[in-house]
Amino acid sequence: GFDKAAHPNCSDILWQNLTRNPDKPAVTGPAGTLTYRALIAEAARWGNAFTKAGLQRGARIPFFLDDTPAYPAAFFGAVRAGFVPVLLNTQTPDETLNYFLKDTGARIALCEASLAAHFGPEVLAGTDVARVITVNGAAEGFEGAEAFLQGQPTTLEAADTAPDDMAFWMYSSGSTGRPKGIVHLHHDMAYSDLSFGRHVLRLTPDDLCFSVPKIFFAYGFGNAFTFPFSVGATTVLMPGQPRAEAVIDTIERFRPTVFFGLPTLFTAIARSPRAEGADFSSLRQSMSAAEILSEDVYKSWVRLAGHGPTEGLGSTEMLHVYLSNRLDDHRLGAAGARVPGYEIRLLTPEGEPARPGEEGVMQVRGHSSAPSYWNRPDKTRDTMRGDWIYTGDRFVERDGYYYFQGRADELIKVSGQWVWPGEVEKCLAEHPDIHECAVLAHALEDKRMALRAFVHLRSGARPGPAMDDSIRAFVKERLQPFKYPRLIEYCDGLPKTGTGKIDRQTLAAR
Ligand code: 3SK
Repeated sequence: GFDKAAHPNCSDILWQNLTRNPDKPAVTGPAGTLTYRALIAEAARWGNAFTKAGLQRGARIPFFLDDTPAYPAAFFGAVRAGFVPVLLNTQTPDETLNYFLKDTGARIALCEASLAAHFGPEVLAGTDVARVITVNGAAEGFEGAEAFLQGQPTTLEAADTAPDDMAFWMYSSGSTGRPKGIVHLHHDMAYSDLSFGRHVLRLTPDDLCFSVPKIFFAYGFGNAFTFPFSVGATTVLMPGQPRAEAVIDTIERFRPTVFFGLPTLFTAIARSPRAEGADFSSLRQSMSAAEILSEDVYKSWVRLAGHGPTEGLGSTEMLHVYLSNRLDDHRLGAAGARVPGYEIRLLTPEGEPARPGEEGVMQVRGHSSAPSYWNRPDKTRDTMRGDWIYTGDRFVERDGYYYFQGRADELIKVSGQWVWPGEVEKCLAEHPDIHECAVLAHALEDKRMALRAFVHLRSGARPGPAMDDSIRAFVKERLQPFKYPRLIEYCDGLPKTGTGKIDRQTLAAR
């Protein structure tokens, strides 16, 4: 049983280390190292400074920050003092940033100094933001963190928040429609640690975690904050672009034991000339999430690191991973098995429980789920169904492992029959000349639907009518013939979302 009442303020995850292991490094990396004692003192200064600035309990504070020690300091200080950090993707376009600032109703925002140019008059127009504090440096016309924190005490009692009080938000990446503010509560972090952290990751205080996905993603947030701080381990924070070479340098220099990536990152590392001969010997486990990992990429990581990435699946609504493989029990192609602490059900379109092997749309239940989207009762109703979260993902279950079949809303009717584009993508990915592909619906002039494939060829392969024929024949030989892509477009790389998934919205707009 989960003792929710024991988690009235999520900053305790960090603060418990003040008595447990104050002199141990809490964070390290290219931007600096802080012991737990130093990080907690810094966090206290942030919490005190927000209070002094006159913010009311529950006030939202947008964080437009990169991964450096200042991030956990400001985050844990804010939540401890009863404020609500809103973790924003630093690649957010300015127009969306303006929407976020309005939606949060924030009066103070934090911004990485090097990104201050984003907070110009157009982004601030129509918002209540009166102060933008730059972190990790100064920017002309902005107030710096040093001045903001000047003279603040290095101790801070937790505000009298309750386990079900709002603690922090993240925004959905918004593959369709306006992004939604996903509200998380004070007890949610503890729950994801007690489920995924304790049952799958099994960190010890000697571990060093390195999450390449940034803190502003729920996946990175758990990897970099929740799990290491819950056990008194250390987190490696790497600011800047997550290029394969920089990631390898960071692994060699800081020697993490647990590594968190995404399939696109594992692919980029495997392809980097820098990977051959690189020292990955510090790693005892690697995690991959968000997308299905191909066998090729799995094997190349085994060759480089001595183990394959452990695949899991989570969501921002659930805060972290609820389906996962294990280091010692990995089913390639499966998103994973149920993580203890979460309940999973698959429902058929008729709302009946799917039988084993039958496809159904997944719903998940567990105490880390977001209760609502901010100010979006319609979207809240669609997704938060009682205490179940509707994922919109179609799965089949075999032997307790769940296999992704596509999105519930992604089916396309071609020649009167349903096609799931993911099945065609999977088939195309096996074509010897195809490096990466995406398949979308295309409305023909007569309103019938056809499949349109976007294809990035391997180097040396030539686009053209002969390749079109080869690709279509390949599909027709392996799948029902009506599933062939009628339109084929060749491109040098497919656009990606912030989480590294193929950006279907951008492709669809082409
Ligand atoms: O995409 C995922 O699999 C994921 C995992 C953990 C937390 C959040 C997300 C979106």
